[in-house]
Amino acid sequence: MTDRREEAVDVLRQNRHEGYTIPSATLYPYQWNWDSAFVAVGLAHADPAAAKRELRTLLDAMWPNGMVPQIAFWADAEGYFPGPEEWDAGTDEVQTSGITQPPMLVPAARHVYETTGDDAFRDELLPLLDRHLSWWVDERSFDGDTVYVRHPWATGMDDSPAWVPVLESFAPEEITDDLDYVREDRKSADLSEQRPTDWDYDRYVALVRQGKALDWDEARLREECPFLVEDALTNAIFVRACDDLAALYASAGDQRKADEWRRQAEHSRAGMRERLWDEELGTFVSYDRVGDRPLRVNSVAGLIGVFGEVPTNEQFARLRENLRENFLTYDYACPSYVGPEMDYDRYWRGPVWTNVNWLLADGLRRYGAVDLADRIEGDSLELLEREGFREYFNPETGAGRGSDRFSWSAALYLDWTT
Ligand code: 9WN
Repeated sequence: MTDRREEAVDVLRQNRHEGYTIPSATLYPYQWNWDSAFVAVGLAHADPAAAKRELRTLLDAMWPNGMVPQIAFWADAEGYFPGPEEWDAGTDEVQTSGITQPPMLVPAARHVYETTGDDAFRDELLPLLDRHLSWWVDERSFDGDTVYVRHPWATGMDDSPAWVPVLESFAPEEITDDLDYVREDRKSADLSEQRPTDWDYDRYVALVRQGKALDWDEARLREECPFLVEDALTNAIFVRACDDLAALYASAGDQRKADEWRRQAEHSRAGMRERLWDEELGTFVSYDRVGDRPLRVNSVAGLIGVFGEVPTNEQFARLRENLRENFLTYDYACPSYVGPEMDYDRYWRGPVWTNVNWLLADGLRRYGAVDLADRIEGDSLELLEREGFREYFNPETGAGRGSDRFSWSAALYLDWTT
């Protein structure tokens, strides 16, 4: 094993708690939803038993209605805001946040199943994954095709410039009378230039306090929450998740269920092509259901449509042009956003993220764009080898940013180098 691979295994071992892996010991001391999915992808090779356990623990945090929370607070920890009391949500089993994250756990479950060939694991997970994806369709879709989220944190790309017009459309005081809070994320190191601004945080916190005041009641939030967004990234992963669930059912011999989820994938794909495609930008964009408008920015979120095989061939030709002309002109692929608000060092406003690169490279291979996928993977490996398992990277200098010894960076390095 190379030194970097050994180090990756060590990062994951150190970040592992009882049955799950925290994203980072300095910034994120609990279990996070899509982080655990990426961790399971990497662990599938290095420690298959831990990979299966990671996903089981995440599914143990599922709400009775089928929502899988963004955060599960399995054990007390210091240093994260907002913690369990702030959210005041969860189940008899565990306190959680009141929002979800992209359903990456389904593609991860398929990956773990196909790596291990463990039929019992597949059969155990199938009904749980089905319940979760059904929740998206039943509770989080206005039209039965595309799905929506109700907090920027639920998209995984918290301070994407795409959310600015929605966050500008309300004053935090309109939805909560308590805006007192202290950020924890800038205490451990000086990350003020690399984390979301206070303006963003005021709105994140106000949305949490509104949700808590409404007891996380979906029906009431659908009426009152000012942030109801059909996110391009969540929808791409959702479409892929439907396909992957169908494949898992097919391998278990349940053709009826396999057909049902394939039809859902097709239906959601068609909805994305029709409503979220932006020909001028050459990408998918998110849609603000409250303001009834597309959120037209050139974020990598839209390019990840390829992960769900969403673009038609014509749309793909345009998307590839956009990728080449606007994203691959930086020294390191692939910046998370390009446009007037681009900031090379700040979080989801420009830096390169390894999970994004993993999703994009996987999707590009599905379209036969091997050269582009190789470029993105090659840059990712160069960054991880040179800078270590950082959370994100400056697309021009390649300098590591955010936390160090970050779990999904280590996990995806293991997957790429297997
Ligand atoms: C809020 C854990 C998470 C990732 C997100 C990333 C960041 C949290 C935060 O860290 O968000 O969920 O407090 O900044 O944006 O994608 O899942 O790694």
